[in-house]
Amino acid sequence: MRKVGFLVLVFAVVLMPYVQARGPYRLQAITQFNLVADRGDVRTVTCQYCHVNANGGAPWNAFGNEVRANFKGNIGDALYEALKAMKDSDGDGYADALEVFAGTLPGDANSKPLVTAQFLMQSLEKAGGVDIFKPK
Ligand SMILES: [Ca+2]
Repeated sequence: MRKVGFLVLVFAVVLMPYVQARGPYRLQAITQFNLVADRGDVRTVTCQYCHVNANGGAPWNAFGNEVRANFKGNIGDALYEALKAMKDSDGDGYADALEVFAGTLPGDANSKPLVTAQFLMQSLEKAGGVDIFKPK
């Protein structure tokens, strides 16, 4: 029983800060991508925006891997650089920046905009282009 208690303590001390440290990343994405903010205890954007698992950590989805590839110490810059690359991480026919603009998931091919990529691109350009997703 003492061993279990010790393991729980190790988890709480060593792993929880790791899990919670990524909470700010989720909040940064919400702010920077103009996503819907949490409502009380309801998370409108889950860790699965970038991660495979609901609680975050490894592995990441296709968009999360793109963000990671652009990470040089600052999550805001990494999110922006990932969108600026204009890649279609999940291969659903829509560049990540267009999916963020449309409010769909750039790392999930089952989530994609209902309008054409061309229409979204024109709308994004009118709104100020990918620079509207610069770190705030
Ligand atoms: Ca998608």
